[in-house]
Formats: sequence, C-alpha cells, structure tokens
Amino acid sequence: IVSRLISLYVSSFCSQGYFTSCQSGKLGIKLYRLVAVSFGLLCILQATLNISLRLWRYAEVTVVSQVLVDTIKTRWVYFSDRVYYISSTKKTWQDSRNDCLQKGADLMIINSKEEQLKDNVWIGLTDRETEGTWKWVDGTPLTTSYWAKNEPSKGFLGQREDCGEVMLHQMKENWNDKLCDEPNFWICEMNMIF
Ligand SMILES: [Ca+2]
Ligand SMILES: [Ca+2]
Ligand SMILES: [Ca+2]
Repeated sequence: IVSRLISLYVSSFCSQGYFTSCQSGKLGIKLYRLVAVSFGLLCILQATLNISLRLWRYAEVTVVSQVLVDTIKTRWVYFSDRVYYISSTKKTWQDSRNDCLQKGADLMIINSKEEQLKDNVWIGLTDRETEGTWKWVDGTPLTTSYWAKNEPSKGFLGQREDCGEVMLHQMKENWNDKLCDEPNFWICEMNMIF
C-alpha cells in the first residue's frame, strides 16, 4: 500500500511539474526509501518516547512512595485533635525537648487518663527548678499523676532524678523520675487547634 501511495504521490508531482527531471521510477524508489527510513525513525522515536514516559511514570511513582515512606518514618500519630511524634532514637531529656521545639511541638503533657501511655519515653515533666515540685513544660503544676510504686525516687548517690518518663509496663501507674542526662526515647505533642 505504501509503495502504491508513493508512486501515486510521485506521479501526481511529476504531472504537476514539481520535479525538473521527472523519472518517476527512480524517484519513486528514492522517495520510498526516504519514507521507509523516516517511518523507521518515527518508530524508534515513538519507542524511545514510550520508554521515557514509562521511566518518568516509574520515577513519579518512586517519588510518591518515597514521600509515603518518609511520612511513616517520621512517626507522627494523630489522636483526638492532637499530633504526637514518637522518636526512633534516644536523647537526653533536654535534647529531646529541643527536638520537639524544633518540630513546632513540645514534650508531651499528660492532661488526661486518655493520654496515659505505656512506653519508655520522656514526657514534658520536670522538677529541675525546685526539687520535688513537678511542673509540665508549659509551666503548669502537676495535679493528676501516675507515679509508679516507690516513684519519684528522687535519685541516688547525690544524682538528682529530675526528668519524667513513662515506663513500658502494664500498671496504670507507670511514671518514673530519671536522670535527665540518660538517653531515652521521647514523645512530642503538637496541638492542632490554632
Ligand atoms: Ca496533652
Ligand atoms: Ca527530682
Ligand atoms: Ca526514679
């Protein structure tokens, strides 16, 4: 069909005098080759384009899934109009707090029994200012507490335990005062109501 079309095309050009020497036979073969080569090139171009598009789609999907993985990796949890971040590494109480502040949050304040945790993490509770006077990081005094048995133990060998953590055990009362410089996991709390 293609060669038939080309010969028709060439003969019509010849009859209209577009070519100075109109040897339709030779010209037809040349044109046929030219179109065949062009057609081949077009196929290669399309194949390249298809592969490129697929690669681009793959890249796009890879980027999207990477964002998803990053979101999961960042360990943010939503609960009751608040967002909590649970760390995957350990830091001192102050470094943990600094990390929360950098994230626009602060160490978690346990305001209700719904927020009571079972995990080994720093919370935003300290008696660093005045020994025995526990305060939350927002300055509010501690009213409802969940100290574990024999806690707060205040420290040993002159080392003050001034930073609050919750502990990973099934007792309802599981808070512990701990040496602030000991590395621990931590939990940040961000208020989502602005
Ligand atoms: Ca809270
Ligand atoms: Ca203390
Ligand atoms: Ca203790």
